[in-house]
Amino acid sequence: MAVEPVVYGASERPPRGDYSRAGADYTCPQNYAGYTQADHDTYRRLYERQVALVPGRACDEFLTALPTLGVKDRIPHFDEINDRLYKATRWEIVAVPGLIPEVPFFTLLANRKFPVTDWIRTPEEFDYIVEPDVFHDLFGHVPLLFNPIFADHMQEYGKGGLKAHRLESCELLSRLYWYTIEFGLIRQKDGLRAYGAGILSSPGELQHAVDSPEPQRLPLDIERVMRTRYKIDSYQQTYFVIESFQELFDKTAPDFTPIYAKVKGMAELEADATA
Ligand code: HBI
Ligand code: FE
Repeated sequence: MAVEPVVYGASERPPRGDYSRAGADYTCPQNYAGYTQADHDTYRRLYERQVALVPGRACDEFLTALPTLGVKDRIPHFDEINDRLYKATRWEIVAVPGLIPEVPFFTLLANRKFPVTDWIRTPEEFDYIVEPDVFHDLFGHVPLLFNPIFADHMQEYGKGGLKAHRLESCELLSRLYWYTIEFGLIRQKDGLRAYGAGILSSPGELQHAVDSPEPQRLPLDIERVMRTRYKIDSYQQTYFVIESFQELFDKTAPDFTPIYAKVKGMAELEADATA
């Protein structure tokens, strides 16, 4: 399969990952034999650092499900996780070589398959990496797929993505994905908590999003989100807060067709806009 650049938003860089391994649906076998001892060590160290930070910062549903990921001292076999995940919510994870184009991405989600990048960052990238690697995808995204409401939401998102593609509105839907699935906050009984994978898998962003007085935190408003550009290479300046996963489910349930039309007629907002 030809190498095709696919990165959140526009990118000047080529994609990272060997796309010649991928099939027509962009999935590939998890190259488990390809991991070195250093790769497993990186995973173990990332897990150790992050598991210490999530209490009091990650939402309850995440903390409940996290142990279900299984082994923490090496990169898990995706099959091992699938044995439990499929029983819990009929979701599966599938290996991919990295970021994939929107249509295959949404098609997998619509079929309750979550694409997980199989390679891991280098030791030099321990603190920061722009694109998703196996640690971000597993630690950040997979625990909430064990939650029935969230699991159903992700499938609906996939179906909505295919529809957005037909309506040439993927960019607007990507903003929603970004500000919820990747960088969403939820208010729970003990305070503000993270449910977005980009927050949950990053030590710096977790503390910035939950503890810092700096960023703007707005109630989730679908039109406001779709108007708001995002930055992929810095901490977010604006987060959107939900009161429950049911709220996220309900607010994203309507047909977005009229909303896309309306938002396209409105001015875009910068990531730090206060209006
Ligand atoms: N591919 N592997 C992978 N992981 C993602 O999270 C991902 C993707 N391709 C497209 C994409 N996300 C974004 O366009 C989302 O807005 C849907
Ligand atoms: Fe992600």
